[in-house]
Amino acid sequence: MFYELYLRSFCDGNGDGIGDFIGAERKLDYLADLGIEGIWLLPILHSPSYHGYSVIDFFSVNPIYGTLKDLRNFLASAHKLDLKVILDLPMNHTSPNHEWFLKALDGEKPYREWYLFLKDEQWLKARRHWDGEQVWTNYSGQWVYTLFGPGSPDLNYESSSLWQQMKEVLTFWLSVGFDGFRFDAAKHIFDFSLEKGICEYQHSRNIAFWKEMTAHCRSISPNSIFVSEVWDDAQIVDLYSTIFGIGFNFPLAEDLKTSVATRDPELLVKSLRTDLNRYFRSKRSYESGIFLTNHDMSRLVSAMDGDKELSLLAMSVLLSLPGVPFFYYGEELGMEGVYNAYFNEEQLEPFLWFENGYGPGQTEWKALGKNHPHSGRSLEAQKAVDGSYFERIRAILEFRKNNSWLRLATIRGLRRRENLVILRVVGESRNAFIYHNLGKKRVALEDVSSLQIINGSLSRYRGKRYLGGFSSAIEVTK
Ligand code: ACG
Repeated sequence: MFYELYLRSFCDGNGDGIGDFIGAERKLDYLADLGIEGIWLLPILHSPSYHGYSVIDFFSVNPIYGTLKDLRNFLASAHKLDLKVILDLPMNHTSPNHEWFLKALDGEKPYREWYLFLKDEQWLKARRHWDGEQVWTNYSGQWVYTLFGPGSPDLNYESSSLWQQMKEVLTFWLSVGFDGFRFDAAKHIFDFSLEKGICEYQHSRNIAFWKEMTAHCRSISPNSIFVSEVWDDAQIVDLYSTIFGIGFNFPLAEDLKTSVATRDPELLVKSLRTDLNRYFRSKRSYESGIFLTNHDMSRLVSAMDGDKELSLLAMSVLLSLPGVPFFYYGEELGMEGVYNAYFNEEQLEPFLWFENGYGPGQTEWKALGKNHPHSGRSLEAQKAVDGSYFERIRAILEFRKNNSWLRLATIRGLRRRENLVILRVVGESRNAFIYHNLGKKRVALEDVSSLQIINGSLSRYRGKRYLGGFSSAIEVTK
């Protein structure tokens, strides 16, 4: 299970209110205790932006997070705890302050060809694939392709020298000690048609690019871990994920949240059946990166309209499925935050270690709007309350930790009885039936033997076993 860590909001090691490597190193035990086996580190390269996805220098860390030595210490300590760490690497674009871009604007070679400058006025009519946004930005009279906006001019991989440059970037970060990469915006390397002057994904060219980049990494460290960020329909996710080995399962994340939020067992069965045929069968060409939320989405409790029972149920369903789970920082506290494409900071708020919002390591780089002090949401407060949301999430994470066989298991059976969804999961070492009750009322479980609660309640009445409302349980049969 990977923990998606936004360093700026996690733990402050030098008292400047901003999370950093030293602070995160101090919290590695906390993560290991949660049952985390890997960390997905959101971008930490030198960048002017709070999110870090617009890089100024691909060979240096953002000084607000500390030094390269601090990072090496963080990685070394993580490895001592057997924690893998993958780096989020935005290779599709840079910051407009990047030296490469400034030289490109001056027409200097090879940098000029490393960005896509307007060659035909007609191209200005092009609009972004998914929301029709403008994609060209005028920088002091020169139009440049910027899919993600003026703060991130796109790199132009038509240039083969740029491929070479990026291989050196990958080599550098592997040499620093990372175990692999989360490759950002993987379907956008070639996403503008020079012939038609429109935004058009060129999946086969992207695949060829990533084949070469991942082969390069594997030539340096054969066990590198790669995760592709391809936010698209299942067929397209498939296309890329085979190259990387792990592909984020965006369709499942959306369907799972919708079916639990609407308490619709039929939708859950339908989406799991789709995934069953795709990801959860024996011969799979890659592993499904299963998750519920990430930094581009509203947090779980917000997606469930504040309903903590439904949030816990959604997490129980997720962590009982085959695949590689990814868990977004702060979800263990039930932090809230609604995603907004133009003001997307709510879901990036500081992790609330202390109830009054202050204390050693507490980050303060931005106000705690949604997750304010004295809201009872802090780790400090929840640790003091039996049955708190944190304690219950920790129990579900513990369940997954003790059932790591699920990662490579297959779903061999899927059925529904009213609000009850029943999965039959078969693994190398174990088989099990897993029960999820999407209804408020308890349901009777027929002919069950040894049952273990995952979340919620189990009861017995007149010799019958009952699974409580919004509860989940497992019956290991082998
Ligand atoms: C990555 C990072 C994100 C980052 C960037 C840029 C890229 O996670 O934090 O932004 O470095 C698109 C891209 C993704 C991108 C997201 C934010 N994420 O493909 O790579 O935007 C549709 C489109 C998707 C699109 C998505 C966005 O198909 O391509 O993602 O909408 O909402 C169903 C459909 C699926 C559809 C969804 C949603 O699932 O199957 O196709 O996806 O519904 O409608 C960072 C910052 C930003 C900043 C930027 C410069 O986070 O704030 O602006 O950098």
